[in-house]
Amino acid sequence: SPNLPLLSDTQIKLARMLVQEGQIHLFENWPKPGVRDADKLRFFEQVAKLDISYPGGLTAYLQNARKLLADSKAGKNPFSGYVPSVPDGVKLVHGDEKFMQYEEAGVKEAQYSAFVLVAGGLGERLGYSGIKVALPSETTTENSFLQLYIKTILALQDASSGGQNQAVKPIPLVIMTSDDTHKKTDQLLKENNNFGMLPDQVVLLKQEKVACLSDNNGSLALDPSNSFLIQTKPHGHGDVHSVLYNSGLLTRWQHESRKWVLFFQDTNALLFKGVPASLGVSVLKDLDVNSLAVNRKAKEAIGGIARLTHENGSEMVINVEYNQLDPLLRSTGHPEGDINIETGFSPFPGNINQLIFKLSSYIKELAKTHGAIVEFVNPKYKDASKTSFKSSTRLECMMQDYPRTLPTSAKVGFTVLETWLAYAPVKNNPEDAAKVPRGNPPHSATSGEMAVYKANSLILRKAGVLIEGPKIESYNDQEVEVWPRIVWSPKWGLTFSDVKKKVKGHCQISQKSTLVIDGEDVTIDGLALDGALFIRAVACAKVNIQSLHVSNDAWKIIPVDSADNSVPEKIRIRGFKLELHGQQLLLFHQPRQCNITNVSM
Ligand code: UGB
Repeated sequence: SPNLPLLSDTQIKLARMLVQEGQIHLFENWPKPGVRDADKLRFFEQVAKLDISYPGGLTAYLQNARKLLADSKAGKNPFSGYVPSVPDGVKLVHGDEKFMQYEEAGVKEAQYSAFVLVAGGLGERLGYSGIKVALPSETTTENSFLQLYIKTILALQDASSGGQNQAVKPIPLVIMTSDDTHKKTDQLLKENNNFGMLPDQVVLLKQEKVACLSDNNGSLALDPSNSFLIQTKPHGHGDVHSVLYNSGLLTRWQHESRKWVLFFQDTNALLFKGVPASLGVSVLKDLDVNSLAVNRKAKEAIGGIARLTHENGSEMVINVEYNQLDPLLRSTGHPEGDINIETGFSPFPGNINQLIFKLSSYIKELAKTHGAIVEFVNPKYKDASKTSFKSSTRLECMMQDYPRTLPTSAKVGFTVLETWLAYAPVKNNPEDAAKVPRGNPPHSATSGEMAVYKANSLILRKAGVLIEGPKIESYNDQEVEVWPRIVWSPKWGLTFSDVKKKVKGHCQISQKSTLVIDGEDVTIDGLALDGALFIRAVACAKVNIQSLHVSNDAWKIIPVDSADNSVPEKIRIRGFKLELHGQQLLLFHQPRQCNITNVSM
């Protein structure tokens, strides 16, 4: 084009590639040379970045896009040729003997693991303006999701290597960010000294966005706010595999004798409660891939894990997204689609996108694929002719699709955990959450926080504590069970056997109560709690509480209006705030033995 500025050889190659790929429209409105040359060069910088960050480059991206757009227009089911059936997995019941055996095996093995948090999503559905990992996981302690995750990994690290006094190899944490979340995640970590992790123990790896497409021919879309740039959008959490492959970390981990990589998502405060046992399942069953799952209501907006059998006899156990499972069932002899069975749940377990991969087979597979994952496209068409889009689209990929390219010899399994124990994501804004049909979980900040209290209450109940049942309340138009506000630090109660060892005697807690235990070696042998009690002990303090009676006016839950802008956003999205009316603080600042016996407060 006569309107191109002076270009380097690489830029000329990129320009040729774009023209050959039918993208000449990108240059159509370029002014003559000498005008806006800096913008034109920036355009080529962007094209070079898009080219390098996609396996196979932009040409491969456009070829894949054209094929997927044609399939989408033709209404082709990505699983056509496959028949779904209910797969076998390991079902765990919290607290029973099997659960505790798996937990023990998982804790031992945790020192050979690495954790990967995918946190590149902006959370448009939640409508929160900050990064989601900075949100409080609950408002009794206000510990953020990221803080909770890191503290739990550190607790696992200590427990796995036999206690904090032993030299341990730090368990690495990778956080995949995006342009939308990178700076704020980095800042959150810096402001909080990595929440206790060593400087090089936590690594941020940024995923790049991909080019948007404006039509079925795969024409690249220009950015509506800058006609010298291609519009880009996130490619999905599936990028985590290529990002890890390109980072070189996987081979480093292998040299460090690591065996497992655990992937997890940004806003599920319960997620680590099932991790030790599920890692134990991976170890004892020697699984290449283990997906964590929960019981799922039919049509609930989480993917279903299914066994898919192809006409040619091949099989795979894979997540089928909720919008694909129902049509797939209907087209394969199940006219009612995805329905609840006598258990009250869909027979297809719900994928919670916590994945445990065996590192050795993961490395082998990525050597072949370089981390590329089967993609999909989801254009919003203007009308039934499917010839034009309402807005630009792009290819997307999901991290749980990794097993789709694995050889049939791979051991792919899953572990079903009880929902109350393992799954309470914070994804939906108050308006959308209020519309979720009664009986289905609203997956909001309101339900996410209440689920923490419920899980901790039920775990203590199983350990023998008498816990008064919940009250049903409504906040932000969502009905929730309100259990006593019980929270403990990961070091106190990492596993069920930890909790059982630390709570003895006759203990009872009323519904209005708050109990926070923040300290590793705190034993409670007899407690009557009707109010708020905070126990905080420094590391190495050994606190033994016997026959303690605490009664006060506690913290009260006060409804707030989600539309009231005078209330901080992180509170508004819950629809309630906690208000202090009475509390008892037991603070142990010295690293020594302290006994509290027969006291009423
Ligand atoms: N994420 C990224 O890191 N990068 C991206 O480009 C996009 C997201 P969503 P989704 O467990 O409830 C998934 O949007 O995709 C991160 C499963 O596909 O919250 O709707 C993002 O920051 C689905 O099968 O979830 O659904 C977040 O941490 C079901 O299991 C994570 O990816 C569902 O999660 C998930 O992103 C669920």
